[in-house]
Amino acid sequence: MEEKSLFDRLSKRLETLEKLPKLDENKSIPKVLEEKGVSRRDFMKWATAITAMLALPGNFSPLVAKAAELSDRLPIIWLHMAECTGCSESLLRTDAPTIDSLIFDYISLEYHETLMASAGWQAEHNLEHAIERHKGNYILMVEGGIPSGQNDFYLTVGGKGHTGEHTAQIACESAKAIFAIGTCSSFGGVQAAIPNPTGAVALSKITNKPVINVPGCPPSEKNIVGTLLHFILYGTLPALDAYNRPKWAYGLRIHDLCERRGHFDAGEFVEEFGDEGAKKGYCLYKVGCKGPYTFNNCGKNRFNQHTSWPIQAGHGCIGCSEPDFWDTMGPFEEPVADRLYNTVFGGLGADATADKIGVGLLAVTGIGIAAHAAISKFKHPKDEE
Ligand code: FSX
Ligand code: SF4
Ligand code: F3S
Repeated sequence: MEEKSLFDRLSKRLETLEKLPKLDENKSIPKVLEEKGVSRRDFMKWATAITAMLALPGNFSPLVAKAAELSDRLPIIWLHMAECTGCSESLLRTDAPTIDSLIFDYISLEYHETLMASAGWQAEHNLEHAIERHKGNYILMVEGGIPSGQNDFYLTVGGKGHTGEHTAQIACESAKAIFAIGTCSSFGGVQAAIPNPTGAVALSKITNKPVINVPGCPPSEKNIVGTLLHFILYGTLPALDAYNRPKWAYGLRIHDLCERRGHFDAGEFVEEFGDEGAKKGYCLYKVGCKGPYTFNNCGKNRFNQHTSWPIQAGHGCIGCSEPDFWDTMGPFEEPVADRLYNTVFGGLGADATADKIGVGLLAVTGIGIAAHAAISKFKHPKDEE
């Protein structure tokens, strides 16, 4: 779409949103930020960074700022299924809250099992009430895999029949948009690992409605908030890859954005943890890095207020944003050798394109790698933009 007409379209959408009632008449996001000591300048700097992350032109940053300010116009219901709550924790439990977490803390109050004060029947009632009150208008965010079918009793809330699967299905039915937050909700995650005793499945398996997957164990706060802001701005689904992940976040591999990539290309590898190569920041492929097979933007966004990320900390990527990574990416500290993954490029064994320089050197060192160079050219029929 032409830049000008996209700008006009997004502006119109924000004007419409602005007319909707606020979550809390006495509060607003600018007020919340001000109370927490976030200056307008810092907020605009943040909006500029988010604009770049969403692959929008720089002059769209006032629109992104506006979208953040209007994020309390869309009610959010956040459900917990089978998981560790790491996704919520990664977003909300920082000692010095980021702008992302402040916005999220403020808007997610409609229903969030970790944050709300109520428990038991009161909580159940709150959920029913929130669904009823915002029918067709709320954003549903679900964290965790769903024990399903014959095994749905592994996740029951409030007695027989009140299974997590049932609750998630009901919540999906009346949602305006559905986001699966984290690898568990996106693909089943750790509880779906072989032998998957609880029959856990991805959220997308228990609803016919489209689900946007935001995987990562946990995903970065930026990818969670970015997905929300994208929806506020556009009101439509983002361009998605074959695993329904937003392409702005999961369009490139860890390997493509990695600060150690120069060492991979030069054939400089850590041979074992703690060796000279490790001290020099060499490539972690030989000690198990799965960056060449993993689609995510961790190298750009990092974690803990942009402090660090796995590879910067000296451990390889374990592939946490890929389907079935618990089963397919292990052992985590060994290279994959000649095994092939089911990637966005198609079925097992379909990934024939190799990174020319790196693969040549790896062949010399006796390690096989089936990685993909033409990643940014990847297209899928599910793309909507
Ligand atoms: Fe899963 Fe999120 Fe991993 Fe944990 O809930 S993606 S186990 S970080 O917390 O779902
Ligand atoms: Fe970075 Fe891992 Fe690729 Fe090495 S193999 S360049 S550490 S992503
Ligand atoms: Fe996960 Fe790899 Fe990023 S392990 S956090 S996708 S670097």
